[in-house]
This record gives sequence, structure tokens and C-alpha cells, in this order.
Amino acid sequence: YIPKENAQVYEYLTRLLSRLDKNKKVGVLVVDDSRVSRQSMTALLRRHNFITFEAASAEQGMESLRSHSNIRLAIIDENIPVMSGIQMISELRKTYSKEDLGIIGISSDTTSGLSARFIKSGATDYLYKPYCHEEFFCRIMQNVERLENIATIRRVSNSDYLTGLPNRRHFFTRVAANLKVTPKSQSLAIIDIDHFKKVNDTYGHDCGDYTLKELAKLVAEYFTDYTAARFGGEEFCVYFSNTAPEKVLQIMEGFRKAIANKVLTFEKQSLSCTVSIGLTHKSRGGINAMIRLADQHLYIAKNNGRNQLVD
Ligand code: GH3
Ligand code: MG
Ligand code: MG
Ligand code: MG
Repeated sequence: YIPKENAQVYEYLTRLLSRLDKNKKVGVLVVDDSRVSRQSMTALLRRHNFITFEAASAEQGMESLRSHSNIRLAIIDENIPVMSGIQMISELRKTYSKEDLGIIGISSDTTSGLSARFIKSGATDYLYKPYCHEEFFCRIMQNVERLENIATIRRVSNSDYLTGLPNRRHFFTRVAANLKVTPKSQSLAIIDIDHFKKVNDTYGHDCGDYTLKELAKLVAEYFTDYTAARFGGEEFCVYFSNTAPEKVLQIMEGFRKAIANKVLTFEKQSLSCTVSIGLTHKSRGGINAMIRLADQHLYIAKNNGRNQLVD
């Protein structure tokens, strides 16, 4: 129960509760050879709802990271057997970037400039023993929030604000990654809404936005197994790899018909629209060459009367 009378207290407690709720998904690994030290940290972490993992050595810690993908943060003691904490951090950074894993180095040795060496080896923070509980949590929360901010930036920069679909940037990154593994076959389709300007002119810009969002939903549903994005304005694109050209053609024709048969309702008005599609399977010259070809095919589809696909 949160008392509503004091608005400031209410806001603070609500924020705290939502924080505790989010922590339930965050795994924290504690690497320390001293069981007492480990357990005092995990007990504190669990009090704030974190999922905790313990390791007594670098090797155990690495194994734990490999088998638990929910670990976002590792607290690593400098003084552990075989490999030092600093060596372990350097080793981990070969696999886990600072964007994916926060690392807090911890030590009771305050004399040797260890904090600088922690940071240089790839730690995102450090903490000296003995620590007070408040500082412990400040360090933890700062790291967790930094990772959340990175996740938000990633999500926002890869999705289209209006429709929520992946955007052009995401599309190019995904396709470039796929090109590295040299797929056997590739196809690219550009979908352009016919006379979309008329939708805006006749029903208003809000209706235009609504139409784009509804079509984007269909794009997302229809192409879940492929890479689809809002390419810009009223255009969408889909990339297929290792899919037979005949199958791609069939899928795209199916999509064109589904749009033509779809009736949308906006403020009690019914409307429908059609799309023209330019498709290509020729991948010599990379993605940009494919886009050029698909665009040429789209242009032909428009000139031939729209609501059709040109391959
Ligand atoms: P065509 O069949 O030749 O493609 O005709 P068109 O009207 O669809 O093409 P044109 O390129 O002339 O116009 C595209 C229109 O799309 C113009 C622009 O206002 C509209 N548009 C682009 N992005 C958005 C958006 O985010 N929201 C809305 N409401 N309209 C948009
Ligand atoms: Mg130790
Ligand atoms: Mg267009
Ligand atoms: Mg158009």
C-alpha cells in the first residue's frame, strides 16, 4: 500500500517499486573466492530483487556467464585464484562488450592504483572493501541504469517512430550482417503505396498516419521470417535470403492481394488502398544495386497502372 496523500513520497515509492520490479530480470554474477564475502553481496543484491549467481574462481565465473544469458553485471574480486580479477576482466572483454555487460572490480587493496587498472582492463566501475551498503547500491544501480539506457538508445535508433517497424538503418545493418555469410540466394522487394497523397488529401494527415500504421502491422505479420522495414515515407522493403525466387514471388503477390482486399476504418469512414511492388533477385553489386533494380521495377509497376508486382 502506498499512501497518496504526500505526492512526493508517493512518486518516490512508485518509482522504487517499479525499479524493484525491473530488477527481477537482471542477473548479477559475484566472483569472489571468499564465501562470506560472496554471500554478503548476493544477500544484499537479492534484497533488491536481483537474480544472483556466485563463482569462486575466474573459470567458474566464465562458465556461469556462458550458461546464463540474463547476467547483465559481474562483480569481480581482484584477489581470486589462478587468474587475477584484472586478468579475468581483460579476458571477458574479448567476448562481452561494455554495452552488454557491466563489470565492477572489487578489492580491499586501496594502495596500488588498482582502480585505474580495473578501468583500463575493461571494468565499468570499481568498489573498495569494506564498502557501505549505500555505496554498493549506488554502484550497482548506476551500472544497471547505464545498460538500460544503452538498450533504449539501440531500440529507438533502430525502429521507426510512427509505425514501430524496423527502420532503414536497422534494415541495412541486418542485410550487411547477412551478406557476410554469403547467402545462396537473395531477393529484395520495395513496396510503395499507390496514390497515398490522395489519402492524405481526402481524409487528412491523421488518417494517412493511421493507414501507414495499419499497413505496417500487416508488413510485420506477413514478413516475420524475413527482414522487413519502413524504408521511408510510404515505402516498405523486404529482404529475403536463401529463399527460392518462386517462393518470394508467391509471398509478395500474396501480400499485394491481401492489402488490396483489406478494408480500413478511420473515424467511421471505410477506405482501402493498393500497393505496387518492385522485386529483384539479382544480387551482384550488393544491396545498393538490388535497391536500384527493385526501384526500376517499381517504376514500371507504377507506369503499368499500379496495384501490381514487377519482377
Ligand atoms: P504513387 O502511386 O505514384 O506512389 O503516388 P503517391 O501519392 O503515393 O506518391 P508521392 O510520392 O507523390 O506521395 C507520397 C506521399 O506520402 C506524400 C507524403 O505526404 C506522404 N507521406 C510520407 N510519409 C508520410 C507520413 O509519415 N504520414 C503521412 N500521413 N503521409 C506521409
Ligand atoms: Mg578474494
Ligand atoms: Mg513513394
Ligand atoms: Mg506512393
